[in-house]
Amino acid sequence: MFRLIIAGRGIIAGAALAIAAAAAPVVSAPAPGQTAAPAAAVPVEPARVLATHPHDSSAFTQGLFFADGALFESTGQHGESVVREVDLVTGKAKREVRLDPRYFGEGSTSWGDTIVSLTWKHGKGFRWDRKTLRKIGEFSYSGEGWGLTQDGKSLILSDGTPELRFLDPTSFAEQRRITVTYQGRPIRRLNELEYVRGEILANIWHQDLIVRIDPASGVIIGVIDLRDLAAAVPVTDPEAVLNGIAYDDKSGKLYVTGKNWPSLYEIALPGR
Ligand SMILES: [Ca+2]
Repeated sequence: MFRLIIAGRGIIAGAALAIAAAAAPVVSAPAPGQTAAPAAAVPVEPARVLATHPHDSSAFTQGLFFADGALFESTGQHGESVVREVDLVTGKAKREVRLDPRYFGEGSTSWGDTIVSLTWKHGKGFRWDRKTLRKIGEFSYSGEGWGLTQDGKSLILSDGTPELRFLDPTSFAEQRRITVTYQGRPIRRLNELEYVRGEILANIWHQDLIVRIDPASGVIIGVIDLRDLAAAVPVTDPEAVLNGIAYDDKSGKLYVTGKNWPSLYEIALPGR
């Protein structure tokens, strides 16, 4: 069994919702003779690793994405936060820019020829030229900044609550928001995000799970179970958790990593 943390409850133990183990996934397809799947059915599948690449184990990963086939990463910690282009083969930075030490870097994504990145508690985001990594703008938002992705129309921001905000990519004005729910109950601590083929993937902070979210309704429509993968990662820091999802639409490949993980993994697309 594993547990998804439910919003609005004080402690993990009291807030846990057990759902089916990955070894026995709940299948959403109706059984023979049934006309509809049970309302509670959410498919769960274990992450299947297809390839392993090096990752900078000093990187406190907060954002991970591809743009035009190139891998980018943003990292956190005061004085150590950077936005960088990463060589997938070596794991080394090709180019990087360091944030002012007052800022704790968070999620990032591409928009056109720019990179948009967040900070944790400063309510300030940055826009960077993707080629030069020169800062070309700043913007403000309310609340915290955790993860960021985009769906071609909007930036999508997580902030530790069950809400995902859709922002205008130019003005950063909020367009709409969704509440992410599992079987009708809000799920918080959604962290790094990735928009993949019509779904929002989100890893949950301090859980070795990625949830698949319907962008229209916020309903969790599937779970990728990374517990076995995460358990095999040679890290000892309790904060070195799964945090990083990137989809390369040029290659059709999906990658995950974590804070200070020494590897970045290509995993199978969900449902494949
Ligand atoms: Ca991402």
